[in-house]
Amino acid sequence: MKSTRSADLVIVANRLPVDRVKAADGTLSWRRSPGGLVSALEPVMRQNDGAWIGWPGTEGDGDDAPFVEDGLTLVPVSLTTQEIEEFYEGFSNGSLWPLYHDVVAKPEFHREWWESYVTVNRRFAERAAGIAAENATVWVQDYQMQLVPQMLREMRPDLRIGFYLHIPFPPGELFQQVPWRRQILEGLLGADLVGFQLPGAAQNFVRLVRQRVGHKTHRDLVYLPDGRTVQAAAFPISIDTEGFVELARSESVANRAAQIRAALGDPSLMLLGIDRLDYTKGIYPRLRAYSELVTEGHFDVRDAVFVQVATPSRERVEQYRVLRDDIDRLVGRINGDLGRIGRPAISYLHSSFPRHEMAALYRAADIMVVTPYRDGMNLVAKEYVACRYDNDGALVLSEFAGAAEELRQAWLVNPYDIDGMKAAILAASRADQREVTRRMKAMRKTVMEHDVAGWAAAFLEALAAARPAHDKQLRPSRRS
Ligand code: GDG
Repeated sequence: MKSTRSADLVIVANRLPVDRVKAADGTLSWRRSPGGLVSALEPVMRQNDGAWIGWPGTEGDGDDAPFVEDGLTLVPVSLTTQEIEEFYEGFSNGSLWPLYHDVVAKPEFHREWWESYVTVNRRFAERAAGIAAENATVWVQDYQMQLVPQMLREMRPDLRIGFYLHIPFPPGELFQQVPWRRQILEGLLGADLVGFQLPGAAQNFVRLVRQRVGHKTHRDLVYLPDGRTVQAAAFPISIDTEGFVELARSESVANRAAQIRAALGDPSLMLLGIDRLDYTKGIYPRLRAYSELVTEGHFDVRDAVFVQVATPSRERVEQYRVLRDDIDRLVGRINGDLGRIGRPAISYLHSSFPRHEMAALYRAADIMVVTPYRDGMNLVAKEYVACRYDNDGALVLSEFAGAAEELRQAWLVNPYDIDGMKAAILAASRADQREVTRRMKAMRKTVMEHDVAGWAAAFLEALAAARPAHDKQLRPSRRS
């Protein structure tokens, strides 16, 4: 168990990498929720007396004592029912999320949501201040925690603080809508290094700081009146590539992929979409584009099927309920109009699956269709590429996903352009094997060379370099 002020590396994220689960008899236990972030950070956390601070995902029972799970020190921060509504569903997912994604949905701003955001951010900052060792490194994650860097710096000026935003950072014209825009910018400026997915986001941030806060800037640096400098830079995130390749190569995944094709009636073409059910992901226009291709006779439901997995997400937020109804209705109409007995045009699954099943779906699909209106990166696209170790399979990818900057050989589309999407899906389905292989090979090279461990190492190295005045360096942990 971690004593106070003893962790040399502290991760602050909205969620812990475990879920608190309650058994029927009321006993509480923890279930690991594996994700790319935790697998990337695990080795460096183990080597540096790391601690992870986060919300366990359910209403608090007041017991926020740190505990060790599978060798990792985890520090739960409970949220009340009201905070879940106001901080999490409200300001984080009802204000910031739509605003940072090009206002794809209308952001709502409520003063009590903001107040809750401030309160919760302060609670996280206090926990970090309490557990971080002298001169330790604290790495704050994502849009729910943007005030933590400044709050933490005030409490603990000795710390080296990094911040990483997983979602896009909008241009000034949109960011300006936030009634508390200055507080957010100042919150982020508490960090020594602010990381983004893409260089454009870092530039948006620096420009806003210059215009809105009035600090001097030069290229990717912000000069603060107290003499500190803050660096803003891009660190495109990736996946546990080797983990996915290994999984995809396993016999059980190959068998499961074959079973999936058989269960679909052995179609000659299987298209696949996998997304959290989120209005930013462009599920609606994608399914419309496909249904028009079927209507126009380019695909026949006896021979082709679109499998759409929509993982339940943020179900208590109104906009997500509306989206679910919209998609349900669209799929019902398409299948009602175009399906045959035992042959729906769209095989729609509103559920989440284990990683093994995801890998089998990636292995089974001929064309992966990823069409967000806006996406920080989109890991699904990279996971698909990683699983295609045979260099087969086509990727149709939105220009507005961060991943499009790296996966240039995908069939790139504008999700607002239904005809353009139809043309791309058709082109991908008609491409000859050599073309498909050439594109996939090039994309695989990118994903193999840039994995999530490399991403974490690059960020932490830049953070270490950002403040040479600090003497305590983390022990690096690049996986071989
Ligand atoms: C945010 C940014 C950025 C999905 N369904 C299941 C499942 N997943 C996994 C996928 C993938 C992850 O969830 C989703 O990541 P994405 O990147 O696609 O999208 P967001 O959730 O919106 O993530 C995004 C990311 O942060 C990282 O910085 O790329 O832009 O929006 O890994 O595989 N996993 C399992 N079952 C499911 O049903 N096991």
